[in-house]
Amino acid sequence: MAARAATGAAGARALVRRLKQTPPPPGPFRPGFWRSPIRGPWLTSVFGLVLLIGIPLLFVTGMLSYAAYNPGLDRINDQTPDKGLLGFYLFDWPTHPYWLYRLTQGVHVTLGVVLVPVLLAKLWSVIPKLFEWLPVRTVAHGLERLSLLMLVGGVIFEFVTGILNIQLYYVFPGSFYTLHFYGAWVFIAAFVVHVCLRLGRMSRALRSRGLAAELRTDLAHTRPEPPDPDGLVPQAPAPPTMTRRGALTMVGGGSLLLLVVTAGQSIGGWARNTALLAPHNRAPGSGPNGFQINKTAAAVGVNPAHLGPSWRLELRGSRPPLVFTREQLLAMPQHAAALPIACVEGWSTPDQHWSGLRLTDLAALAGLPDAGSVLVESVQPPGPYASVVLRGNQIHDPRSLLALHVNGADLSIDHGYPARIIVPANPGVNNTKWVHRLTFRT
Ligand SMILES: Nc1nc2c(c(=O)[nH]1)N[C@H]1C(S)=C(S)[C@@H](COP(=O)(O)O)O[C@H]1N2
Ligand SMILES: [Mo]
Repeated sequence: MAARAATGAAGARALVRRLKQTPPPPGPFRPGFWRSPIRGPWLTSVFGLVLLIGIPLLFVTGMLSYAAYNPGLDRINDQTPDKGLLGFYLFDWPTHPYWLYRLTQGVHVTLGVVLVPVLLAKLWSVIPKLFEWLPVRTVAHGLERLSLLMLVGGVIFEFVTGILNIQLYYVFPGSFYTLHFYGAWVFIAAFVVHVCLRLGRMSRALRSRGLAAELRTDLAHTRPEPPDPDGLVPQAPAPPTMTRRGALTMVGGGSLLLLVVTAGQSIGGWARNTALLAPHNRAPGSGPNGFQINKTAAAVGVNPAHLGPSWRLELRGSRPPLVFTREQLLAMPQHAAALPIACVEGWSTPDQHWSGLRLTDLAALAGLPDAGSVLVESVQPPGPYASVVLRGNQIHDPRSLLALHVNGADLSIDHGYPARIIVPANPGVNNTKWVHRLTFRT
C-alpha cells in the first residue's frame, strides 16, 4: 500500500517536472505574445487604486440596498431567504434622512457604471497573468489561481448582472437579487484576499513613477517599466503607439462620459436629458403626474375594473375589518409630504408633493396605535411587488402616507390610483401602488 502510494507520488512529481519543461502552447500563453510597452505594475496599480476605493463603496451601498428592503421583517420582502449568516449585518432601515435610499442607490448604480472603463483597463493591464503557464504549478499556486478566478469571474458577474438589471434586461436564470447578492459575497471575499496579497506591491509600484511626470511624458519618451516578477512588463516590447497619459485619459474620459449619460437619472430636472443610457430617461409627460413610472398598471396586469367605483380600502388590525370608499378617505384629515421615488435601478425623481392619510392614523383606526408592522396588499395579481410588509418606524413617521393625491391632483392610474404607499427613504419597490388592504400587526 505505502509502497504504491510512494511510487504514485513520485510519478506525479515526474509528470509535473515534465509538464514544466514542455513549452507553452502557441498564442497567449507564450510570454512574447503580450507586447504593449506601457503594460506594467505602475499602470496596473493606478487602475487598481481607483478600484480599491470604488469597489468597497459599491459593496457597502449594495449591501445597504438589500437592507433597505427590510428583508428580515417578513418573507415576502426577502429575495434571498436562504442567506443564513450573510444577513448578519441587517438592521432596521431608517426613514431619516428621507433621501437616504435615493443617495445610496444612486451612488451604487452610477458608480458601478462609471467604474466599467477602469475595470476593463485593469483587466487588460493584467491579462498576461491570466494566461500564465502552467496554469497550476503547486498547491499554493493553485489556490492563488483559484482566488484570481473568483476575483475576475466575480467582478465580471457582478457588473454584468447589475448592468443588465438597470437596463431592464431580465434574462437571469433565477432572481437577479439572489444572483447579485451571493455573487457580491463571493467576489468581495476574493477581493479582500487579493488586496491583502497585493497591497504592498501596489504601493511600491505607485511610488516607482510620479503621476505628474507621467502625464507630461510624450510618445517619444514612453519606455517600458523595468521587468517585474509578475511578468506584466513584456519581454519583447513593441514600439509605443500610446503614452500612459493617453491610456489614462482614454479610461478617465470613458468614465466621465458614462457619468454624464447616467447620473442624470438620479439627479433629475434638466440633468435627466443627459441620461441617455437610462431606460427611464424617456419623457415622463407633463402635469402633476408627469414623473417617471416604473411599471404601468397594464404592464403588471392590474384589472382596471378593480380601480373604479367598486374599489374599497380594507383596514385590519385588532378590530373587525373596516371598509372605506375613496370618498370616505378623502373626507378624513389629509396630510402632506414631499418625497421622492427612488428605484433600485438607480433612477429617482425629485421630491413630489403627496397627500393622503398618515399610516400612523390608519393604524390607530385599525385599533393598533402602536402597530409594529403592516402588510400592504395591492389589487395586482399575486407576484413580485404585489404586496410588502413595512416596519413600525415606517408606519409611525408622520410623513408616511397612504397617498391619494400627488402634486395637487388625483393619482394617475399608473402612479397607483386610487391609493398608494409613500414612505421616506423607502426603496421605490416598497412604495406599493393600487393598495386595497392594510393589515396592521403588533
Ligand atoms: N403594486 C405595485 N406597486 C409597485 C410596483 C409594482 O410593480 N406593483 N413597482 C414598484 C417600483 S419597482 C417602483 S420603483 C415604484 C415606482 O413608482 P412610480 O411608477 O409611481 O414612479 O412603484 C413601486 N410600486
Ligand atoms: Mo423600482
